[in-house]
Amino acid sequence: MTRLTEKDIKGLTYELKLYDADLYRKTGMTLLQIACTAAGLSIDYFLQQSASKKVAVVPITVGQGIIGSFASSIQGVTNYLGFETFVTEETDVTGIAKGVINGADILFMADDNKFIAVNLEKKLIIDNGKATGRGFVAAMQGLANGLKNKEVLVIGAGQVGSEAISYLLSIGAKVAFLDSDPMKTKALIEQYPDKLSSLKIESNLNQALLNYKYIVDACPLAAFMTQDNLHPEAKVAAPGVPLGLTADLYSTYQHNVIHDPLQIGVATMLAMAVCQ
Ligand code: 2YG
Repeated sequence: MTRLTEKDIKGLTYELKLYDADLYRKTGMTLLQIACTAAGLSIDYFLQQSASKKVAVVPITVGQGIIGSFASSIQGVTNYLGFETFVTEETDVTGIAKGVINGADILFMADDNKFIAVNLEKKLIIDNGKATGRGFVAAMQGLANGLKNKEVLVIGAGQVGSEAISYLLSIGAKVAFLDSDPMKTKALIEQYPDKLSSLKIESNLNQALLNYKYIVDACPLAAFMTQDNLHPEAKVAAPGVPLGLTADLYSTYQHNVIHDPLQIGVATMLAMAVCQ
């Protein structure tokens, strides 16, 4: 997962209403509906939890350190979804302690390797990569009017891609995937011995892009999808940064693209953290 910069998330909180309206136009689902669908949660239960559960976001200074607006963007999303949220003034261990002492039920925090939500009461750790994979597939179901028996190409079999594949298989989609690391490809095939009829390995990225209408871009390559190599009716789920589409393609094609640096992943982490 590529490291965010403040530039990627500046203004995110203030644009959430606009972002949600755009998401609804594209997918017929709100951010709340996408998160609850991905987490297998009823909206009623989620809303009931939002009335009683508190969220703390703890800035973490280890490694490359704090990303400007990162903690406040997470707070923006969890607040937007109805959960009282505070960002601890302190960082790291002191911040975690203060979050718990000030009554947080759920903690969000990230170092350079892991971005997690912790449900203290249920001893649950929700990973951003898994939540992002599920959340973007749930959104793509809306964009594609359902994915059952449809062929979906997943590019990248890392944390996000492998969870996207798992969720796609569970909703009855046919999955083709490719990854530059043959070990990841082998591991995935071995993970689903009973799903081999719904799993296909692609080896040539450009060829694959032309052949699939539904694409989940879960790889760290930038701007590899262009006007020339994309299926004419392609619908793309592109979590995080860098964006796999070229900037000019994205500007003309964004009505068929679900892309954000943080929102769907954080919303789904929250829903998975409060799980039923
Ligand atoms: O607390 C802070 O401000 C920093 N320690 C946060 C560092 C986060 C590093 N991780 C990333 O930038 C991405 N892996 C986050 C995931 C983006 C969602 N697609």
